[in-house]
Amino acid sequence: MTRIDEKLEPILTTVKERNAGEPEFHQAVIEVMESLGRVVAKHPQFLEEGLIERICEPERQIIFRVPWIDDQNQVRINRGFRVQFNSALGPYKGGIRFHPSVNVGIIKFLGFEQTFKNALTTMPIGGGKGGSDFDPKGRSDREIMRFCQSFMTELHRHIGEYTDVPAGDIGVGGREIGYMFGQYKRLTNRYEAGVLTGKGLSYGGSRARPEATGFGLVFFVRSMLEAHGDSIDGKTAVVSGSGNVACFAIRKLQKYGAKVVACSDSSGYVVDEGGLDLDLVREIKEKRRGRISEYHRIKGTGTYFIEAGKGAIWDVPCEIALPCATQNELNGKHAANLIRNGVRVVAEGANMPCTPDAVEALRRSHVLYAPGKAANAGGVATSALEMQQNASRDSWTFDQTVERLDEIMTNIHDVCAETAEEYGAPGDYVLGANIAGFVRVADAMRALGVV
Ligand code: NDP
Ligand code: 2IT
Repeated sequence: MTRIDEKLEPILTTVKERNAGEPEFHQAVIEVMESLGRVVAKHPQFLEEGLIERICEPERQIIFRVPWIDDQNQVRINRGFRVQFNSALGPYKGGIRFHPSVNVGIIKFLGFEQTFKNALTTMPIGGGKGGSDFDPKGRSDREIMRFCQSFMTELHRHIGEYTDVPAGDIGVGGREIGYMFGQYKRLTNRYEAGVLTGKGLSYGGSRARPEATGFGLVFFVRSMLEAHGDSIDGKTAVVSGSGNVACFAIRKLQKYGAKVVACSDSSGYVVDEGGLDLDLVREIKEKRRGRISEYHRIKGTGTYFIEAGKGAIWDVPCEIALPCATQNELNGKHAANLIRNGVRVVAEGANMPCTPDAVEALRRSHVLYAPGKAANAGGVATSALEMQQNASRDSWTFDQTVERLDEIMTNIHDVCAETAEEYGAPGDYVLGANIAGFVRVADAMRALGVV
């Protein structure tokens, strides 16, 4: 295991004590701390000035009640969260997640990661994250609307284009952003387009924002392979999840000549040996809001479905594996399977999908491994492009936007690779991403004084 520098141990102990019972947050902090030993060895002032301790403490945490009425006229109560983690580089920026597993520790880990990810994009955005333990599964469109309106009725007083700019994440897509933007507009009587990103095209959204995270992830994979004299063309790939990030990663992989043979949802995974039919996946998940097992029922021969708990998608042999569902979905055993089956690249579309022992195994092997804060930054980077278009009351073409995204992802790849090299660990994208992201945020924090 990578060790935490002994000078950083007391900070980690405080983080654990102060945030008891929040294992995902501890995990995210430990992962960054493991990289910072090399930074404090070179630049002890980061430690002396208290910047590392300060960066681990969110600037503000908001927890609120979200009451709403379901279609049976029953009153329901959920809990809403917004963690405004760090605003040294710009307004807090990060998605909103609706999933029953959401709690303050999960939102905090996501906000912490977001701070470094946003710094890597070089765009002027700080880090934040929000969400609710609301479960959208099986809810009618009207229930979703009432929930989003109630959620925004409280959230609106904490956000704004210069304060905090939420977007989507798990369970929050274009439909939910539309309902939340409508309620924000009504409550504030302002058409403040830059307050939310991931908006629809008809009311201030950016072209290519839906595609951005998945496309950006594959641009990052392309850069990693190119840097090692290889390419995506002809490779077999497996992508977990079948939501926003997964679907557009699949599309771009296919465009680059990969064969994507499996994807999943929380009910299990489906394999299509001939290569997945993405239109069918999207029809099932986006239009019918159904289960991925339907793919096998519809397509039949050459496909199969394995229920969750009876196996993992990482059992399927592949050269490119992209976890694009949720945190800790790929563990040490899965990593060992992938390595045994000859995987060449593992890049995180989801936030923290690999457990620490999986990361350790991948980094020890010859696998090219990219952490989420670098590889999935294309979504938030394009959100920043959306803010830019809103501020200038402009709207760019699809190609123009994707071109900018490609440049940003290529740059993130190069900065991570160069930083890893500079700090004596060539090829270690984890170290490169953590150090490059940290130094950007910490430098700005220092300039702003003790605030
Ligand atoms: P979606 O809601 O569109 O899709 C999520 C997918 O992951 C679904 O297939 C879902 O299955 C599956 N999933 C969710 N939770 C679990 C779970 N606990 N166990 C197993 N499967 C699960 O979300 P996104 O595609 O937007 O997000 C996916 C990941 O990417 C998340 O980690 C998110 O934080 C990250 N991300 C998203 C960005 C974005 O722009 N949207 C940007 C950067 C990162 P089911 O349908 O059964 O629920
Ligand atoms: O995890 C993420 O980077 C996102 N969910 C996107 C955040 C954003 O503000 O676009």
